[in-house]
Amino acid sequence: MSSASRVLNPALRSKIMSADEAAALIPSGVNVGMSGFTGSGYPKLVPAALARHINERNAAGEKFRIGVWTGASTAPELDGALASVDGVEMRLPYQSDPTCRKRINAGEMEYIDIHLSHVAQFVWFGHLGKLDIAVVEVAGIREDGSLIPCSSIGNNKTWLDQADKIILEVNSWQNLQLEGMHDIYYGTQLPPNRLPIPIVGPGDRIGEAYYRCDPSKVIAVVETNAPDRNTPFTPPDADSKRIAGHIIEFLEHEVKKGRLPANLLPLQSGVGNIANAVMAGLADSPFEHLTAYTEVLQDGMLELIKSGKMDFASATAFSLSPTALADLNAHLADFRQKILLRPQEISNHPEVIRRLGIIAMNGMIEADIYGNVNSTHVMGSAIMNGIGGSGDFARNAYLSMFMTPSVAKGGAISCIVPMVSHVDHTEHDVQVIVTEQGLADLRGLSPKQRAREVIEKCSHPDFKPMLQDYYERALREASGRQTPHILDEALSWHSRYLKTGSMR
Ligand code: 0RQ
Repeated sequence: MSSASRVLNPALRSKIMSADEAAALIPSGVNVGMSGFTGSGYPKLVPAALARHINERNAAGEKFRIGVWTGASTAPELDGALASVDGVEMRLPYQSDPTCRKRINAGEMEYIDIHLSHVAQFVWFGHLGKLDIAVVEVAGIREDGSLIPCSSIGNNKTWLDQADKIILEVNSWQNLQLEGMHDIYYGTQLPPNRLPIPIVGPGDRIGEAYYRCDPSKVIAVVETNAPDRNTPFTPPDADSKRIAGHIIEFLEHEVKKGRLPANLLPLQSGVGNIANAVMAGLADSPFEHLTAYTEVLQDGMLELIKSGKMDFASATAFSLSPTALADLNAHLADFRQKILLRPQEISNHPEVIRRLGIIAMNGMIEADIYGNVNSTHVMGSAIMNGIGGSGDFARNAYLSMFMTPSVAKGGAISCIVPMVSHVDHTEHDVQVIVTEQGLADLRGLSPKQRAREVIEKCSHPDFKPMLQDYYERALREASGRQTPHILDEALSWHSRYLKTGSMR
């Protein structure tokens, strides 16, 4: 099928132009809402053309910069291209691009790290200012002007509704069989007129298969045929496998205790190697008829669906390796019965997460002995990626777990510390901490009981005596005995690392 045939609406067909022509319609100083979530469904050509345009204008002495809002992380063609020409004034929400990260940490780009479920409603509330232009990738434009979504939904519905002007990238690389896999909910009202979100199971359909789009707002249509990022998947390492093993054992224990049903509750699984290892572990587990209500659908989850272990998964985006993508494409007709993609305000909606009773499993940078978790900042000041959806799930889940190897940087850093250098998830939202050393179940424990459990179960043997020593001295010397700390020492592990290259 030629790419031109995917623009079936005559009025929009008349707006087809080159990426350079479309990019030239984006002026300096505007806020642009781009599609894209964990490396899928992002515009491929317009951001790169815009980056070239910005580079020329800046070379001519202008200070051309825009605000870039997305669903979550994108790819080098978007975040990388715009960051490398210093074209981004403000970026939000989650990102994971190395160039972007460098600019943010050098103080050259402003970055707001927002819960993924908050982004769309903050735009509707007007909290983030005006959204000027939407640049959204779609799989096709239908005769009636409605849009066929592609491999991610993210905030696209809100961008299309809220932006003054719209640029569409119609990507013929995207599999048209994705049509029907999407559920775009148009029922969200503003307070005080909000109604319940009518989802009682991961597979519930509450919306429409297509985006509505006001054709009079569309200023350009650009045709592409370029692939999503689809980075190859590295098989789980030994630590990830051990972490996965602890989690599976814990879930089996919870089923035995009658605190979880035999097929568990809907799973949410974060990004990265450990999350994938947990999914691989579930494949070999006794659990059947699993479900997922999550943001990102990675290789491991696709495998669970394919093998018949998982009955249904609701997400907002795919993030697949080339091999898994080939698998998805080869069996899309089957997968379409078992997978649904929703807007991220719904995939991450606190009300739905609380109602369904999600088992949330997310990665972290570090945890402290009392169970506070840092998911985002290295040594308290430098951003890694962002909070993403981890806070939406952690706060509202039935079970909220955070996982990490017990040490980082070849053992120079302990990921269990006296006090976290930045807090994303407080002790009140964190129920289970897992490292390759073991699993600390913090439910029903007081801070002092939590500290003993975290140190005993999760810390690396090289750091355990240091943590025990800190805790025992804090217990004697602190001004209070509820959450004992030695304030002058609590962050000394981090400052020692910054000064000497090691926390030891
Ligand atoms: O750095 O690449 O320079 O070596 O952090 O660490 O071990 O590769 O872990 O890829 O699973 O990422 C928290 C970042 C973990 C991720 C985080 C260094 C380490 C390495 C990455 P290098 P790993 P992962 C749904 C859920 C927040 C968002 C979220 C994340 C790098 O899970 O972004 O959960 N989570 N979203 O060396 C200093 C420490 C460290 C450390 C690790 N204690 N101190 N550096 N590192 N621990 C998905 C979405 O919302 C989209």
